Amino acid sequence: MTTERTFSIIKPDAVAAKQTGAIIQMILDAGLTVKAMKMIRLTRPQAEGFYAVHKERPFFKDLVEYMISGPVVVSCLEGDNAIIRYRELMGATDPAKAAEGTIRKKFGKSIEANACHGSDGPDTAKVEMSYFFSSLEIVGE
Ligand code: RTP
Ligand code: MG
Repeated sequence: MTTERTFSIIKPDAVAAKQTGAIIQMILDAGLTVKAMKMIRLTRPQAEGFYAVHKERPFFKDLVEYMISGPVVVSCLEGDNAIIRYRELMGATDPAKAAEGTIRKKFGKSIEANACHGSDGPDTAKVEMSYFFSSLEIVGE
């Protein structure tokens, strides 16, 4: 087993719907540890930069509008195989296709407003954590 870290966003729809606490509880109940957490409102350049990988996709403009529509809660999570375990806990991108017991099944409103983000691999996890947190803000660094 490998202890690793991943980056999470509780997205604007979930924060607005007062689901932040329930989602954090699901993360903790899954055995992941929170190493850093803060609420922020993304600027347009921050959201465009964060999702730059999708900039040619048809949904990019909408995605950026959605991500800046309200505050989000960003965090660094740690645990054995945290990246894949958090992706499993989130469920499929489209909440309608997400498995029972996942965050997106429970709280996702649409394929866009799908409650949470999680890094998809070790390289993106590193980049995404450093996009929002300095090492001084991460517990135990
Ligand atoms: P994320 O990056 O947010 O963790 O989500 P993901 O890997 O499951 O999905 P990805 O393909 O990376 O898409 C990023 C986010 O863009 C929005 N999206 N909208 N309208 C659409 O067809 C569409 N497809 C994706 C979602 O908010 C998705 O999480
Ligand atoms: Mg993704």
